[in-house]
Amino acid sequence: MSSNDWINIHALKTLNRLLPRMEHIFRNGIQEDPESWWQFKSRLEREWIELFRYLHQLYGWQYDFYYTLEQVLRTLAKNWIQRPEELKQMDLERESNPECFNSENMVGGVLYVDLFSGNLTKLNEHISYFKKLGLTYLHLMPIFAVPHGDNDGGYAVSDYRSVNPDIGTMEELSKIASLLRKEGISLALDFVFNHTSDEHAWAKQARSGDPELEAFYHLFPDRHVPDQYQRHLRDIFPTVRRGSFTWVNEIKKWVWTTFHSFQWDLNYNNPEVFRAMAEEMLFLANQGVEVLRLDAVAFIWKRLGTNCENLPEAHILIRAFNAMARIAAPSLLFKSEAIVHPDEVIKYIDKKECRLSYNPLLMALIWEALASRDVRLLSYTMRHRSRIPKGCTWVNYLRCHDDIGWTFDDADARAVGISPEDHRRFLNDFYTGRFPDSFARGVPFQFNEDTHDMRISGTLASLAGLEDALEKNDDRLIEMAVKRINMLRSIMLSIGGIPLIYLGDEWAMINDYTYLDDPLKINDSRWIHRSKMNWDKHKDLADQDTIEWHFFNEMIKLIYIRKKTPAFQNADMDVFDTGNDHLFGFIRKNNNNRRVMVIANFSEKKQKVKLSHMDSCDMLKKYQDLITGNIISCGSDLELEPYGFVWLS
Ligand code: OTU
Repeated sequence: MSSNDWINIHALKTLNRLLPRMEHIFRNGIQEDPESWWQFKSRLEREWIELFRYLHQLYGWQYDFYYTLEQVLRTLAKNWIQRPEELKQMDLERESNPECFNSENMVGGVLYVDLFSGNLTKLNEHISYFKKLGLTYLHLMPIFAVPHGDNDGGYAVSDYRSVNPDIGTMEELSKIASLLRKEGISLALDFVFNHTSDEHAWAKQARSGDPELEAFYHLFPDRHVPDQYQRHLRDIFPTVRRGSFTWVNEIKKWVWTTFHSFQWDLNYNNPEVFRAMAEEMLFLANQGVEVLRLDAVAFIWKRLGTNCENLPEAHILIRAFNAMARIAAPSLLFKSEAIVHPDEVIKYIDKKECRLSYNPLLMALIWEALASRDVRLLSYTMRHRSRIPKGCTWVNYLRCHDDIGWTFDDADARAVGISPEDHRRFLNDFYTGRFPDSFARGVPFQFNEDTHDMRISGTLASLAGLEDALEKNDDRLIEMAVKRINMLRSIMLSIGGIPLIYLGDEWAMINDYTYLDDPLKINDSRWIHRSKMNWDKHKDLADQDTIEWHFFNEMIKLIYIRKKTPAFQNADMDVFDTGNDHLFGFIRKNNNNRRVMVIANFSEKKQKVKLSHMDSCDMLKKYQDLITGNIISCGSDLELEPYGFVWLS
């Protein structure tokens, strides 16, 4: 008998032994609802063997594995029973239409509640604004209870079940989730599951010396083991602290802290951590959260002698969480946040793992091509790195709450004649404005003196030259910056996947330097692109002479055209050679052979593309530009304005 069969037999034997106890929970417990039990039982029987295999791979060697399975099942039953009826209805709908997120109708937005509307209840007042923007997906930056003082912008979570009182309450969260859902907007939240804050109840109990809870974290009595790990680890926040461990004096122990010293990494070698975090995950799902952004996925599994990033067990863990969701919260979707090498990013994208994923490579390469005015690396890379499994979707963004890291592959750079190290130095000089004639106003983030690695902070408008142009009060420069940003947006909205708008960028928010006056923020330059929403500017959105109005309406127009163009629906994306290194071109073709050809000019000069050159793409002889409505015939060469773009149908 193969080990495969052996596992399957034991999985089923275990389930048959444990199911009666689950029925007991249903029968004597909260509800006499046979339909609910039947749904739970059929999903459990559908997913159980896979879940068993994942947990067996991770924890099967531990003596209490059977106990772990029983506790996991109790977690599933309890949270399914607590799941609101309207969400169970949504579960049935989503299971029959699993690819609803893979549609050109999807447009995402992301915001900080406190910076955007002050708190959760006031967020309700802006649902009409989200509708006007055409949003169908809204990601709220972490709103959970956090330590006072520095909390890494909400990513040091003290309680996944309570909202930061400055922002609101969990009841208000589930209320707004329901209001958004009624408007066709899916709520997304962060699942910060790599670490908790050092003030989380678990960390407090670990501090008090409770051995059960000490086992929730990676604690060491001395530097012997940490030093062995450290040899292979990279510093994520080198300017915060060198190394990945922090001394906790009150317990005389070293604790693993990949990020800030107040963010303690959870120890997933301990099955109790997996079950406890699955409880938190299902609790959030039962508040109406439809998408969980898996924060810092790459770091969740550690193994001596490795860089403790992207390990196979990390993927098994996510798949186990995903299987739990498919049983007890079937509508819940995972979005992977892996800001790592492209070869690794792609491994998190799978229907059984993360159906959605940030596309940090496209984001970095768009900025690279804008600085170099050269699309060769962007084209070469997108040609062979954009395909993902069917049913999965990229989340494409120009900017987010974090920094820009130059995560392109070195071999790809060399393939187009670019030296990776020199090119990263150029990009960092360019985007911090040090490079002569640079239009960019970015600032360094986490400069590492040893490796010279650096990331870039700054808003879309400031990095694309608008801040510089406004300061110089130069109309031509302002026009150029506006063109640059609209061209970047045109790619984000047409290349395929869910475009994610970092709210504020839709009306050209520029850098906010007030973080330099705040002792809690001054050392984290990402706050430069996390500013309070300037609602006065929003009033200008009615005044057609303002830049904000122009920006806002250009974005609305592109989103509208995207949504009403069938050729973008479930369409492939193939990069093609425009014959001009300043012009990025790709074709979207759906399964009814409807096509749109997108061409974007990454330079400030007019550029020609020989449409006869396109014959190889067997495009039509006549085109209509969906943006302007102009008709273009194949015979003539197409000339693009500086930073111009066309969507040719
Ligand atoms: C994520 O960041 C969050 O997006 C950051 O805001 C948090 O500071 C961090 O985790 C800790 O929760 O997980 O894949 O380079 O881009 O730390 C790496 C800084 C992360 C962030 C990086 C990222």
